[in-house]
Amino acid sequence: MRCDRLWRNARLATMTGPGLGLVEIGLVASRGGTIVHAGAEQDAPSFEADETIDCEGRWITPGLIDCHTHLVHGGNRAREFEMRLAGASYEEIARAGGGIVSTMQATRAASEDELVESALPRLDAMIAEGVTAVEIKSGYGLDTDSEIRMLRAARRLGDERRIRVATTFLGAHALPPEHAGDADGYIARVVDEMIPEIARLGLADAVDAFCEGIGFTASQTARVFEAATKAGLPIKLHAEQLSNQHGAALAAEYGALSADHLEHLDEAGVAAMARAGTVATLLPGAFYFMRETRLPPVEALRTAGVKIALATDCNPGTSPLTSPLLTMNMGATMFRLTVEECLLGITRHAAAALGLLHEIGTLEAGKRCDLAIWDVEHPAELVYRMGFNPLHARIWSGR
Ligand code: DI6
Ligand code: FE
Repeated sequence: MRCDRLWRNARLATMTGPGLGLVEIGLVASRGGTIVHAGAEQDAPSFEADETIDCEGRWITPGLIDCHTHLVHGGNRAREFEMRLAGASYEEIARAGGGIVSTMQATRAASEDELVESALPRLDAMIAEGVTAVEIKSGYGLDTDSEIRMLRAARRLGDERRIRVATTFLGAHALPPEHAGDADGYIARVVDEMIPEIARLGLADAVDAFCEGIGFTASQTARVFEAATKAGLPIKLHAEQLSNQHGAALAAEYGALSADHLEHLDEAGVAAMARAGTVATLLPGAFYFMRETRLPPVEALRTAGVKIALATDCNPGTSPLTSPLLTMNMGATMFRLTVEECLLGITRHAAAALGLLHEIGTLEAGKRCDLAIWDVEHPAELVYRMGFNPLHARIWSGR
């Protein structure tokens, strides 16, 4: 069989199950950017490759997937971090005009080029750790033009670097000052103006909202979901981060790809997610940075068979984190996830959280050839270390 490239003498974590799908002496073959074979060398057909790479026993995993980020934004909030260290709460800062609204101002003031420029170093940090697909949300523009500019910048990042970018429209992230006291009026603009226009332009792959005491109510969130559904876009939700608004159950009712955060998720929410096949995306960076104490109900999610994804939530306010490796370590240490859950959470289940499992997330024939090749003795090392990057090579679309 002919192929472009052959990675041989590798150990594989295919993520196809059972567990991590470990293969001791494995190979991956690609043709035209697609995997044509991944598995044990002894079961493989004989290949004639344009290029053969001896992996010298290194481990290959699917390229990592960061399925929840706010990578594109103006400015940063290091000063607010200082204020929080001095005792102010996130809610206090938000109500005093800081928080998401201060990032909104910096984002509105930035051109599309500036948004791309400022996001690239963050994206490069992820790429350096083997990320081959990243979700990027809007939600710091909060008016039609600025939201569109953010989404265009996000799409451009996918041209600037060899990485798959999935974009999510998060217009219902916070109330912009021009709509103060009129959340329903702002949601009307999101629903009547922004979603149809953004869908028409093809700028979003999904729609998200922030269902929270300091965000939007469940009924406002439902209006956003209706509009997204009408526009043919899948939905996701920031749910149960700071309080229980029953957002995850609502999202599940609408067939959401994922509900994210979930520290305050209750049993009914878990059951609704299990029924709908909605992925639980846990964000340990935000939990850590906000010094949360209430853990997401990991055991209940496990028991119910809800798939768990892990992501950085990279954002300037609650999770200025660009390391998927540290995210896995935090998932294990703070959320008590197993090594297997962490690795599946940042590959296979992250792909499912983006609705892209048919294309990426595992090493299988027919999927894109996105690989991370690691200088480790065992995949557990990828979760175990803190602040150390053992990436040997990253392959995107077969190169
Ligand atoms: N939840 C979060 O953790 C981020 N957005 C959200 O809805 C925080 C965004 C920020 O503070 O800038
Ligand atoms: Fe977020």
